[in-house]
Amino acid sequence: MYAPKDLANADYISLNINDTAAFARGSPQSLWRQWYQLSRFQRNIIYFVVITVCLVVFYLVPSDSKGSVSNSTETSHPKQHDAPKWEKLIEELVVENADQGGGAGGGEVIEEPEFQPEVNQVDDDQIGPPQRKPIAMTFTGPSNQRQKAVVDAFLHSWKGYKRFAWGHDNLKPISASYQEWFGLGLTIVDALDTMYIMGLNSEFAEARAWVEESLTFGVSRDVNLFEVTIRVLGGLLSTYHLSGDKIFLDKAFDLGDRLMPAFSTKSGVPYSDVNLGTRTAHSPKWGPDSSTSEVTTIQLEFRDLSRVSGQSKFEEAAAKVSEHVHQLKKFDGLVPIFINANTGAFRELSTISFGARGDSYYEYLLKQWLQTGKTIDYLRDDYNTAIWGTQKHLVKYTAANKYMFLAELVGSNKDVKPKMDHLVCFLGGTLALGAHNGLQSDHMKLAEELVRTCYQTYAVQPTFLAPEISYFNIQKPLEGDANQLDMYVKANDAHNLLRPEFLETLFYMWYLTGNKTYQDWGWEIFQAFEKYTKVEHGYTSIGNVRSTQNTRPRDMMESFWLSETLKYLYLLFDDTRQLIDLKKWIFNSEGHPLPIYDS
Ligand code: DMJ
Repeated sequence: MYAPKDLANADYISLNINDTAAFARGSPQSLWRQWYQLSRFQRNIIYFVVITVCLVVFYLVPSDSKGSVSNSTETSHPKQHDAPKWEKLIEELVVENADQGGGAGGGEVIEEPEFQPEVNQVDDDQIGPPQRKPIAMTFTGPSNQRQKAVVDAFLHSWKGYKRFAWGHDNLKPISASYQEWFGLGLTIVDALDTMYIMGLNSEFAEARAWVEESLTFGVSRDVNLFEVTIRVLGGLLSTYHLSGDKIFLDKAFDLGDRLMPAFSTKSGVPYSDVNLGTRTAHSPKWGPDSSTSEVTTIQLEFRDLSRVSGQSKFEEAAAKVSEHVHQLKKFDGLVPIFINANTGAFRELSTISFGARGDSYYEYLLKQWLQTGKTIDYLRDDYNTAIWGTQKHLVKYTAANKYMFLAELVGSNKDVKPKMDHLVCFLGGTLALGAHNGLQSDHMKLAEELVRTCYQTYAVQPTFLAPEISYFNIQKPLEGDANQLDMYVKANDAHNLLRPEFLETLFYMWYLTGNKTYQDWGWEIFQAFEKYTKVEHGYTSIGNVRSTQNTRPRDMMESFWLSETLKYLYLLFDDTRQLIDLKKWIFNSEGHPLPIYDS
């Protein structure tokens, strides 16, 4: 790793070993004489060796005694991170001595370490050994026909991805090619824990090998902090916890460290874009603001990274964002969808929505509270206030059949826009999870109403697939119009991207209530995916859910199809409702389960 490339030509190691041996055997006078016969450079080398030995002893001994807890495996991670620290010191000394001796340039003889996160060189960041040692979980594969069908769908998707897009971000299953977004093999990393939970051992093994050999983060390329955090960091951490395999933690650690520059803003609210190679960050190209949901949907992952690595800086930086947003003025707990990273202020007149750019702010309030063993009260309080604000301002009903939906508030007057993104359908599951954990029981009632509406957004379409956005009729029907529709879809909103949100909610509803209707609804939707989105080399987004004859396939299989949609379907058809224990695990926004801590 740090060895000189060409030992024979490097001046600074040309010490004659025989001279050194004689030197060691002589009287004190002859020792001094021989010492002064040595060239200055040779004496420098001896100084260097002695200093190095002292430094190694000095640095290693205290570190061992510091980390001496009873379970030796728990200390293994901090030890691994200590190594680069003293190796770096040696490296500096070698370069220094080589320069003094006028020999080969340091740049020629020192090889770059493969993995040397800057964070490892910071002492005061250490919070101690990891708080949780993962024990590999065992999953035995599908246990009924519905689960088997979901696993078959996974394998069909995986086969196409492997053949035409291996190592790239997303499969384009119709053109049999791929799409690159961040160049991080998104589909592989996002799918790791799904494969693990489905018991797909050989597929998991090949994905693991790719992660070990090919997943690197050093390329100079901008990535989106939120997307990479929930998909890649979340996927790696989750797989580490499920499998106990440290390769995933090592990769997560490297990635987390490279994402940290995003937090280098005046307010602490992160920039949206980070360059993993150059470790620089900036606002999005389209404007000065970050999305509120994006900056508040990284905390589960960064906290977990701190807990498993023993390095506090990840959790501190991300928690600071939540604390900052906590003290901003809100509209009965509801937040505008844009926030400025430099000023730390909301863009006041931006829309309020539980859909795009707002959604997971609310999700992570509850989930952070649960992740930390219900110990951080302001998160629970902000969540409760937001749901209260939702009931007060956003909950609306269609005129005809009283379907409840969450509207958006737009403009300075906060006008009601009767529009709901499919993304909002995640909220049913979140509300049910909160109510199940002791929050108000009327949250469960709200969840049930939202589930009923979200189901309709699928059921009213001839494809039985929901559109990206639905609009709702809240005006009283004109006299004589007995057939007024509850919801309608605009042509530009009629696409379906294989999104998971409603299936995610059905999974929570099934796990928390045991009502089989939720399983049956999920099965209907799964069959619609089979019928209208399955193609020869995978599954594709479609452009039009309003026609069975003209679905307009879009040639894109998003990575969340494997990380979330199929995972939640698989768990929805888990008759035991125990494959993943919701008392011990919290799912991040991309469907990656992370452990719940005591505090
Ligand atoms: C996923 O990447 C995550 O669920 C995210 O929170 C929202 N969008 C997609 C799925 O629709």
